[in-house]
Amino acid sequence: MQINPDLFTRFDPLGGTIEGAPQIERRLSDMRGAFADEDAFNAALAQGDPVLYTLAAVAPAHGDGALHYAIAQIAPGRIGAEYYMTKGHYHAWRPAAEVYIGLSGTGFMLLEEEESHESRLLPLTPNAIVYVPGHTAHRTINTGEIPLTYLGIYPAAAGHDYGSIATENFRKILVAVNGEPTLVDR
Ligand code: S6P
Ligand code: ZN
Repeated sequence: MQINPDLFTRFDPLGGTIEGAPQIERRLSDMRGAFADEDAFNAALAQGDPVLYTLAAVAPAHGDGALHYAIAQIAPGRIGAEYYMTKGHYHAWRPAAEVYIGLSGTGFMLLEEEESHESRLLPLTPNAIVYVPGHTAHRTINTGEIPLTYLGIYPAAAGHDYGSIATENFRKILVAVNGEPTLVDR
């Protein structure tokens, strides 16, 4: 029987890969402006341009009601006191929500509601499920010593709005204070 990769695939929760899905890389140089400590960012970039996270997305169809999903994997590390993290985005179609499921590693999701700017920090670990409502910027952060891997499922129509984060970053940052992840104002 022929298996349609749009209907069935397998993933590796430690490797962060999905069979049949191309993997894209986000490097430190892709993250300019994301981290609060610009001097630490430039110093790190002078040492090299590591992959901060990878993303493997499955986008079977784009019609009404269709879903897309992706597995991302964030390396462990910090820029200054701030943990490695994703760029973060709103969905271009603002009402689109998303479900995140932790697969391996230890981290958090930082949410920021667009109108109220209310921030929420939610743990993302194996067996954790985080619901990201619409109209909410979301960023994932690895606070552990090993890669953080998770699955996100979202409406095909969601799209990504990175521009709003690039012009106006999240109001909170997650930094190590005495080795503990601590949410502080940017
Ligand atoms: C997509 C979903 C995730 C992110 C992934 C990488 O809606 O939220 O798959 O794409 O966490 O983050 P970012 O901010 O670089 O897309
Ligand atoms: Zn999203």
